[in-house]
Amino acid sequence: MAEEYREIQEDIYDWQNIMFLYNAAIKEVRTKLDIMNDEFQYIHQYNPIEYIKSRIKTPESIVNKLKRNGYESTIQNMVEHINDIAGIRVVCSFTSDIYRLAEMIGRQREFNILYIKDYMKHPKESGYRSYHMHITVPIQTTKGVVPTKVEIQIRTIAMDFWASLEHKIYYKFEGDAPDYISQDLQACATIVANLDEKMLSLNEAIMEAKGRQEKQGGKV
Ligand code: 0O2
Repeated sequence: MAEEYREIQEDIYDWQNIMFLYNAAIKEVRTKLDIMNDEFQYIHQYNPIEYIKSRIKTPESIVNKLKRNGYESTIQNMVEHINDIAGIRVVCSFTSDIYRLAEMIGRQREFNILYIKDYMKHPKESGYRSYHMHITVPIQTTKGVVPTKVEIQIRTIAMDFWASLEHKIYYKFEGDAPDYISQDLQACATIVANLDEKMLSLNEAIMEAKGRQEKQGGKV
């Protein structure tokens, strides 16, 4: 390993430096997503992203996750084993937008895709649905380039509504909610999935009717 790289590696394990890297990574990814959205709007006259949220995981949440996964609370463990310290949530209108956006993100040359978790195709037992992309983005520092991990969660407004409220409710029970609460939350997740499906088919029907109208120059 080159001396210069070793120096960067040593610096990585410095808290402030790490937070600088994760913050920079969030900025980089958000900018790319904004540009993607603008390009999409320009080409297709359609905006797939409703809104974007981002956050840096709190130290408390980092320590809890390390403990949960059987690691000691060290900065090195945090960098190596926690992949969602920098998190970006992309909220879009329809389920079809999710895969469209994932494909666009996958095509970004600067992004290195580490792994994907498709909770759309395989929802979690809780009912959670979302599409997660774990990537690294190169951050240029004065000492060199540091590939920095970011988790991108892509979901619809309905999925985001469910996940935000479920997170709040479950949090109150510290992950140990009574069975009937978990079952009710799963039932709500099914309602949300049906709603997403209905909204998608309504949108497709409207687009089709609009296309026919434009061809005929008449009314829908
Ligand atoms: P917070 O408060 O959002 O930070 P990995 O990240 O792949 O190394 P992990 O964490 O086991 O391993 O992956 P998983 O299960 O995909 O969870 C990652 C994140 O997805 C979670 O982060 C949540 O943000 C979200 N998530 C996963 N499952 C659920 C769920 O059942 N309900 C809700 N509301 N969100 C979920 P954190 O660290 O758990 O929490």
